[in-house]
Amino acid sequence: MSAIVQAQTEVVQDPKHFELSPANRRWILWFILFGFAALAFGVFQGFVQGLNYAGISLFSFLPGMKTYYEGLTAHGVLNAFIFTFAEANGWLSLTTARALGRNLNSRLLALSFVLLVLGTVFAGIPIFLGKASVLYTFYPPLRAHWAFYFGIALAVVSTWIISAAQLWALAEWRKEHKGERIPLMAYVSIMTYIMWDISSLGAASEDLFLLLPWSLNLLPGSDPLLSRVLFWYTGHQIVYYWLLPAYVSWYIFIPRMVGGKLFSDSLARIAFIMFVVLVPVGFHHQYTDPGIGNYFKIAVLILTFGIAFPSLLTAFSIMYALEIGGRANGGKGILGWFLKLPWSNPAVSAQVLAMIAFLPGGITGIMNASYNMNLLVHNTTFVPGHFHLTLGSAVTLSYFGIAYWLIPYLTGRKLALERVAKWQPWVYFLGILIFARGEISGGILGMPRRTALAVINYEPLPGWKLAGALTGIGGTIMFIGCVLFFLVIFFTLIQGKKMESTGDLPFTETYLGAAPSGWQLILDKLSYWVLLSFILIALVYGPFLLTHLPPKLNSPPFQGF
Ligand code: HAS
Repeated sequence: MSAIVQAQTEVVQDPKHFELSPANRRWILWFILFGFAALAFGVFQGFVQGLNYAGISLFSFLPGMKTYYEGLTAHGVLNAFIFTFAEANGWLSLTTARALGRNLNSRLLALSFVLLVLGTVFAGIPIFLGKASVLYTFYPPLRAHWAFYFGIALAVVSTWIISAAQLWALAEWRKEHKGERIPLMAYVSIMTYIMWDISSLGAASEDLFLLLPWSLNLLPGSDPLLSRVLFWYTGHQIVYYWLLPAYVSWYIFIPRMVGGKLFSDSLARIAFIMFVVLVPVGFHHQYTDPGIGNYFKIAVLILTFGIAFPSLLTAFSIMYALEIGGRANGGKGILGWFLKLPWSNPAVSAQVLAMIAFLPGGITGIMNASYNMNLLVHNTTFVPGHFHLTLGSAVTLSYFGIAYWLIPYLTGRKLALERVAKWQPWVYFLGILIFARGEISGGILGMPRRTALAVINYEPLPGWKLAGALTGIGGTIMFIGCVLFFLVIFFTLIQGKKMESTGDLPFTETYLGAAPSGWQLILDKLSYWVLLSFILIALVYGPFLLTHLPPKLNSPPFQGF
């Protein structure tokens, strides 16, 4: 171990002497706050959705919301797209800037922010007017108002601009640091966006070349199969665009916050490379779709188990970092270290609870990916059970935890309502456990997802009642957990005590740092991994596209307005 300890390094190239410019600070803060505002609107819709499963229909009482599907579309778009895009844009701009020791181009940050706000307005207005009740998957032949597709496109472009700002900063940094390893914190932040750049091409081209012109009557019809393929090409990888900003926090910040260290720089890089290379797995959302050969579904099944692997690497790395911290705090025995983590710090407790929720979240993902199990649970509440443990917990709870130190860092104000902040992650966590138990058990009994169960005109199966009640109770507790979070942030912004200095970001050290020579250097050759990713994409999607194209634009629209 002593040789390992000697090799410890910071995860940024120059650990000192960096000042975030006022413009960078302002735009990053706006991103973070805008994302939480979107979340606040979205979770309110989610609360009502949860009650629907308990047999309580409140849709007609909501201002501006007339139907179940309007509410579900608003919930999905605001929480899965706008909240996550805004947080990732702000958070990973900060980590990139700090790691490279240079501010990102603030004009690009401003442009990205404006496009995201405009995108939200363009997509949001038709949703709230009932002209885009197409859910967040916007499958044709369901047709929305053109403004919805335009708004989604703007939101995606805003993420590409952040990626451009990151790559620009990296290029400038490389000019001054020839032959040096990319600092780990920059590496993981930039790789997240590279993965997303490659992955977003599917849904972006669907949106821009098929759906937007179709909604403007410039195309004779839609091609549902091609659209679904393009959507899910992006639709699986978007989950890693949601998840990896949380991983950046788990790898780079949590070890330090619990008093530990990250074990290996290279292992972290390898995990992120796997997310970039294994992009083409979207067919696993289409196991039940006709028109896609079984050969490709099986190939993608194998790749999907492959892409679960970097999360297993992450589980190992982070659990080890937690153990180092817990033992340094006096924890003994096999699990005693776990109790010695700094649980009273909500920035830590929220994120460790997020990790614990991600254990069943990941396991249910692997169950989804298993072909025959998928035939049982597809289109049931098992799937939202899975994604509320992942997106709704691993990601959202992690952002809560990050906000508990990041908002004080960005505003220079101490966290307000500290006691509320200490309880908030536990309330949310309790809620998700009950909610997910309801959705998952109901799903196994065939309880359908995306269904206004409170008003169905057939008799539910016996097991659905308990499952639905648990979903409603858990969803209500989650909603209370969110309200507590928003209260803490609101009072921090208006009443938090001014701090003299905000200090530096709390990033970790690694035992096995970035090697200056040897095979690890290849990990920094970003273009190699991008090329490998495109080769794999061509192998998996090429045959489908070659046999299917040109698009079959013969499906008439179904337009509910
Ligand atoms: Fe998924 C459907 C497969 C991960 C989100 N997924 C969805 C949908 C969403 C979603 C939103 O194969 C629904 C889309 C829709 O509307 O139709 N998913 C997977 C697999 C993984 C996975 C294999 N999903 C995620 C993540 C998401 C997410 C992450 C959001 C952020 N998913 C599927 C499939 C479907 C699907 C099918 C289609 C279903 C259908 O039929 O429609 C894997 O990446 C999961 C790997 C994760 C792990 C867990 C590692 C654990 C860690 C925590 C460590 C804990 C520590 C603390 C350190 C293997 C890293 C512990 C300390 C202690 C002391 C215990």
